[in-house]
Amino acid sequence: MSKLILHNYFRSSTSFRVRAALNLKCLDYQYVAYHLGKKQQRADAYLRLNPQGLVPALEISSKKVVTQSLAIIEYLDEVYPQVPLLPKAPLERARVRSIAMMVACDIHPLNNLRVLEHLRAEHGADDDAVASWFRHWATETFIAIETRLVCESETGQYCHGDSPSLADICLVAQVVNNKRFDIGLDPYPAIARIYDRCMSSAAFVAAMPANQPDTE
Ligand SMILES: N[C@@H](CCC(=O)N[C@@H](CS)C(=O)NCC(=O)O)C(=O)O
Repeated sequence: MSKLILHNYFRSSTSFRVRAALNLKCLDYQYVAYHLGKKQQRADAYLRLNPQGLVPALEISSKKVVTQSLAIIEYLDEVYPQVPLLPKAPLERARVRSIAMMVACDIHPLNNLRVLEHLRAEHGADDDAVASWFRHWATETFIAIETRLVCESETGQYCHGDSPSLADICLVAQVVNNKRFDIGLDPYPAIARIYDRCMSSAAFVAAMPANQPDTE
């Protein structure tokens, strides 16, 4: 099998998700960086891989590319079932996906780079307005995630039970992203506990933005 190639960017939280999944499964991969600030994700060569012009994309052979971080992680989980990132039982899988999607569908799409740039370019938002927008959407959903983690009996050392899952991957990536807008974890003790637990794992640490070949 040819080597996996991850097209990504050190600061991208969706790229972080895939790096964490690859690391948890101990999969070797080639790191190809695209500087989002320099719009390298909009270059023709990359648009041929992913017409959406977003990272990450995982190249699994010279012809096949998987895009969208959740689809990539579910693909990896099916092909490389060691260290499963989703439980087996349908109801448990649904809970893990549900927490993951609270981040992936209800926070990240409102706060990603192109949305923040659009707010600045088309709606006159300054730095304070952009930060306020980011904090609003991140905080609203973090409050709900914290409530779920505290109230639901399935929560364990991680979001679901005692092993890391897709939910932890998405949550930790968002915690790291939030720090760029000074959103700390003091109001979220359950999220803080799970974040610390994940950070005791070399797989998560190796996925951190600070530890990538293109880190600035
Ligand atoms: N739903 C996509 C979102 C991908 C995405 O928005 N990636 C961001 C980086 S975190 C990006 O490439 N932004 C470039 C841009 O906005 O131009 C996924 O989960 O992969």
